[in-house]
Amino acid sequence: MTTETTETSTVVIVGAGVAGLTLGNLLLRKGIDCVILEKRGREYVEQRQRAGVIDTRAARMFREWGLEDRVIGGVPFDPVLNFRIDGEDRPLTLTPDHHGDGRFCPQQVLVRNLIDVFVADGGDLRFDAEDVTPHDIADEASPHVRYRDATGSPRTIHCEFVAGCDGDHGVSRTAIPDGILTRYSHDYGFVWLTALAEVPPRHQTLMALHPRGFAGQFGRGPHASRFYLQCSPDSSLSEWPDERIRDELETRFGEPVAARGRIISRQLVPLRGVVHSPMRHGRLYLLGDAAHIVPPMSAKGMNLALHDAELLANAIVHHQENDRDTTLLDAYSPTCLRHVWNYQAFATWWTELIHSAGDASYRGDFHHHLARADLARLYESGTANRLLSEFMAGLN
Ligand code: RFL
Repeated sequence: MTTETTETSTVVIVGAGVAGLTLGNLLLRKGIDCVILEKRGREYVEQRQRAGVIDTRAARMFREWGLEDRVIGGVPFDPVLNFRIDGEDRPLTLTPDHHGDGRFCPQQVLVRNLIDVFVADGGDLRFDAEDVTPHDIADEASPHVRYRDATGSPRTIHCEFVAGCDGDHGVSRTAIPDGILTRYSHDYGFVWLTALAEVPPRHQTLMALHPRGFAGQFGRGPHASRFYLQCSPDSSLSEWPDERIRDELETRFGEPVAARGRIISRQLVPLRGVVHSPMRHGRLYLLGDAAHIVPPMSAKGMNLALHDAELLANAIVHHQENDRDTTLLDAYSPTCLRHVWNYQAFATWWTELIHSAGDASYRGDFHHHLARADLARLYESGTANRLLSEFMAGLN
């Protein structure tokens, strides 16, 4: 018979993505014990390709916690958005002084570095954790998390706090009883076909606004690019063989994009905004994609996850160091949500502007002309440009 192992830790973190690993590293630096439980293997987590921009706010956060040199890779953010509008190059220079600290750093590089630092500093990170389930998370209860380890043995960890950092499809949010959370969502009405290809990027960002729809090329390190094509919501991957993707990219960019390199992976991503509120129930706190999704056009999903991680780390540290004062823990959800809604507003404006400015059929001719006016203002008005720059930098 397999006997169950029982342990204790101040915090159990479910999920080793950017939110969970950042929270773990911040807590470790303050001497607060935590265990990170990740359902996937280390190799899978370290290879998973996603976001690419660490904004100025997030980069400064890593610096303030003494982690900048050890976790941030990539290259400085280039404050020029390279647009191709109707086949013409129209670079848009963002207000440069906001972007000094931002980085173009593939998400998997950040994740790999966060894992290395956490493990090197003595952190407890357990991969291949199956059937992770939080229990007794209500305020008055004493929470614990059950799972089966890599050998299949059952384990229970008693804790003070559970941090749900397990993404949109994780188990943490579903541990919250029905009727507590409200889900707010917005479907943008199209999908992005995304293709990761062995194509060196010409610029960090290249975005085409074209009557057939948006196309984007974003650098993922020196040798790879992630391409995006706006498609109708009923598209299926089988309609998009590699050759069609390359042809469509060249049509929308109006030039050869050197997209003829090998396509490594393809995916259809529905563009949507989602917020679950509140971001806390009892001793369980939700972070990152477990609590909110923003469309990738905004490049904010990873940065919002980092923001949540810092707020919760500060709140737990404050609680442990100040006679169990819950002031910051109580403020966690409202403070995060204020920031999240601010960035949902930015993401909605920016996503609709970029897609309406190209494809007039997306929201109709009226919105197409509004979007063109908005876009022109970004080139002509310092005030409008500064506001966009502040959002891009995460400084709002
Ligand atoms: P993650 O990164 O999904 O990590 C969640 C972790 O939890 C694990 N997990 C579990 N562990 C234990 N038990 C369970 N039951 C579990 N279920 C899941 C998972 O294996 C995983 O390791 O969530 P986190 O940390 O909240 O971070 C969020 C970001 O990853 C996400 O917002 C961004 O990737 C979104 N995103 C982008 N964000 C940006 O800021 N800029 C971008 O340019 C950008 N591009 C993108 C993106 C997301 C994309 N996908 C996933 C659709 C491009 C793409 C294609």
